[in-house]
Amino acid sequence: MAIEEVIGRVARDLEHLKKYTATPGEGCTRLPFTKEAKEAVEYLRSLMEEAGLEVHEDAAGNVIGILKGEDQEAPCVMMGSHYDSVVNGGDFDGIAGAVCAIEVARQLKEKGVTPKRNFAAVGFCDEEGMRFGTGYFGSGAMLGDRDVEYCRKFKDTDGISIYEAMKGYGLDPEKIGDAKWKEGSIGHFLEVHIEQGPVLDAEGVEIGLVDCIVGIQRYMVTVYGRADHAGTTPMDMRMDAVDAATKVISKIPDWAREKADGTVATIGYINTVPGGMNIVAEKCEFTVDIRSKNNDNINDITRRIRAALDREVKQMGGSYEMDNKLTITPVQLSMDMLKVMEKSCQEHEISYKYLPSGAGHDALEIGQTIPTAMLFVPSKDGRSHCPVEFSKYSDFAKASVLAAELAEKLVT
Ligand code: HGY
Ligand code: MN
Ligand code: MN
Ligand code: MN
Repeated sequence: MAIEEVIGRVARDLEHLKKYTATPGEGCTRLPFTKEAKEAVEYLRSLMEEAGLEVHEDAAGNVIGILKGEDQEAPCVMMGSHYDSVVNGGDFDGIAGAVCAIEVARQLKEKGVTPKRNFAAVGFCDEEGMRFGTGYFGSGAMLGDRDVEYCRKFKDTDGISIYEAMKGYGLDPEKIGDAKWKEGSIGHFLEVHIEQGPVLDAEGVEIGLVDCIVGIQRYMVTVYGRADHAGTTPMDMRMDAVDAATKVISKIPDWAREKADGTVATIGYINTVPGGMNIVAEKCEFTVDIRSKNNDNINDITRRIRAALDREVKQMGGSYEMDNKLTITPVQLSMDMLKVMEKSCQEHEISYKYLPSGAGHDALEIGQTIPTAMLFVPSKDGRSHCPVEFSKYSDFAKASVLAAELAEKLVT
């Protein structure tokens, strides 16, 4: 197949998928178990069927297309990425990897490859964790790491649990265990994804070979004080939840900076209750997202947050909760798989660079136990998780050619 044809298909598919957003004109908002998610899944399903794959949607909301191999018992080769997005995000994060995986299946068929083992193209559900504060729901369910209790535990800001959202979407959360793949049935996983950072674009490099992905811990911290009149309550008689919380929040970024090794910490969400300008806040909740290639750094910052909360909240006379929403350790990716694609880059004279991923991905979840690799495509100006996120269709086409060459080696 000519590369122009591949570019045309990738462009057609991603242009089509752009419309499945809850915030048209203000970026992509495609949260799990919503109308927009259903529309994207239906379109991915139609692409998979058009490519001649055997398609099903599993108990976790993943959409999976299989190119059948001769030996149904052999571990499969899986490629894909997530179809959900953040709020007001970009049109490429995740979904482009699902489109590229289907494109790889097309290329395997066009090459006349007779796979010995299945090739699976996957659109994963709820990688971002945007709605419930968690993450890697679909890929985690495939590994058997999500159960009914997990679905009941985590709720969105409207108080709707994953369990209820799944039911409203038409899935049976009691059957979440059915999404688990048999031990050893996934032999390799590859994810094509946008870099979401500045390196490739700034250096004019076409492809990123990702050799490791940072670990992540996410928390929702809730500080409890007491509501009082903002005018009549003396400063030394207050139990001001915002005062205590912000004394902790203001320290967290510096604790990450001190590590001076790429460790990052982000307070992405802060909310006060009841939220009146003339009411001393009785509650202040905030999220913390800590990432590092070095897990000890993450644990150290988490420890320091807890110690600071103990000190400041005790001083204020209130209480706090620090709810863990996600803990996942850093992962080293498969050099065997990456070396194959490095050779393909050289043969095609595609410039490339090895680099770590500061973003989490389904590959972070699956790579915990299964040989995994990632290909990055440059992000214009390094921007992502915002409406201006942009990558070139021609770069996705290049990545899908490299991925198809790896897939051809692995499935035969
Ligand atoms: O948060 C992340 O790093 C990814 O985009 N889910
Ligand atoms: Mn993302
Ligand atoms: Mn992503
Ligand atoms: Mn009044």
